[in-house]
Amino acid sequence: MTDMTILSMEALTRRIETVFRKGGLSPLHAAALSRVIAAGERDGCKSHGVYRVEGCLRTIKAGKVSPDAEPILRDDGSAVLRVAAGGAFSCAGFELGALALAERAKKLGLAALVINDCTHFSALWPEVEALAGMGVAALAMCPSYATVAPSGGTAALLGTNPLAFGWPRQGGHPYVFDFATSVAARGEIELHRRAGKPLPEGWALDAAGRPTTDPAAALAGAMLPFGGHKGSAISTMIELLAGVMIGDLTSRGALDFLGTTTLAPQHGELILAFSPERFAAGRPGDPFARAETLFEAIAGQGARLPSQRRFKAREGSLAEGVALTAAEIEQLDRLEAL
Ligand code: NDP
Ligand code: PYC
Repeated sequence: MTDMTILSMEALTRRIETVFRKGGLSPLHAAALSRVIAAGERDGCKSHGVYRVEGCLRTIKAGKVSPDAEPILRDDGSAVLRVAAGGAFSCAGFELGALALAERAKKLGLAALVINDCTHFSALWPEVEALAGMGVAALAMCPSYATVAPSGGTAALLGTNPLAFGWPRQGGHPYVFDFATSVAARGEIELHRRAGKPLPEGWALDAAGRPTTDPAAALAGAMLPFGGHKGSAISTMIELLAGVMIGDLTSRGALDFLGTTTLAPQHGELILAFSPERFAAGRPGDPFARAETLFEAIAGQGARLPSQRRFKAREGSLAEGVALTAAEIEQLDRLEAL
């Protein structure tokens, strides 16, 4: 930790927000993005932390994201709420629709929030965690851009297509998982490249469709889905539900629109929310108490719950501040001075 600089969450968020304001984002979007990126650093999720700032700025500069479109919430009173993001980043759109989604799920048992035409670079756990904090279980998913070969295939077609789930727990952190349906998130491949480290076997193919452990060759070729044909099918489901079904771009379409993987992709997102009380009504047992029994049984075997590492990292960051490397501080200094 010798060459690390410690910043408070407030200071880190403010610095990122300043960079985005200077980069041309409206106050609404600069604030929403800086909250999500600072939260990634706070929780030790480096692949969607400060490292993402430059990619967002490049996307703004390339004119591939609206810096100031105000998201619009369309609510016809049904179970399907829609946010029209107008080509802006997704984060403010989610913040606009989240409470309405949770309330609709509590009323109907089940509700969905569709975000259309959003530029998406962020992790999904902040969203399902926020919804779990509002008392609903939530499932979030989105395509990405075509960088993953289907299991048994040779070339990029699917996205890294993240899937996240949150379950509310009284008096504690929710149960949350959030992962790419590729073996690893694309950000992890890029971090390996920057660190000059080879990839583990089984992560990627080169441009000729051959297995590779070279991160640069992997970035030029295709990543692989996790769990072979199973991850490939889940990723395809995400293309269908959060692309085709919501009338938005698939990962293939997002890459064609963008023409590069060096900018953040534009597509849609689907977030489902469930009221456990409504689903369990009239059935024996309290769903939250039954969930605790399951979590205790998992922990009782010595296994850890997903997000446990993240919540521990958060505790440390909130107590002692967020630790940034010299390179990360240099990056923020440079971007602030532009
Ligand atoms: P990881 O493999 O790092 O982690 C996946 C999940 O598994 C986390 O919830 C993690 O919890 C949990 N986990 C890890 N190890 C264990 C373990 N031993 N026991 C129990 N749980 C465990 O995620 P990925 O690299 O696949 O994805 C990283 C991020 O990238 C995600 O947040 C995702 O949303 C984002 N992403 C975004 C995309 C986009 O288009 N916007 C595309 C692809 C990915 P913990 O954090 O506590 O370790
Ligand atoms: O990490 O794979 C990724 C990713 C793609 C878009 C945003 N994150």
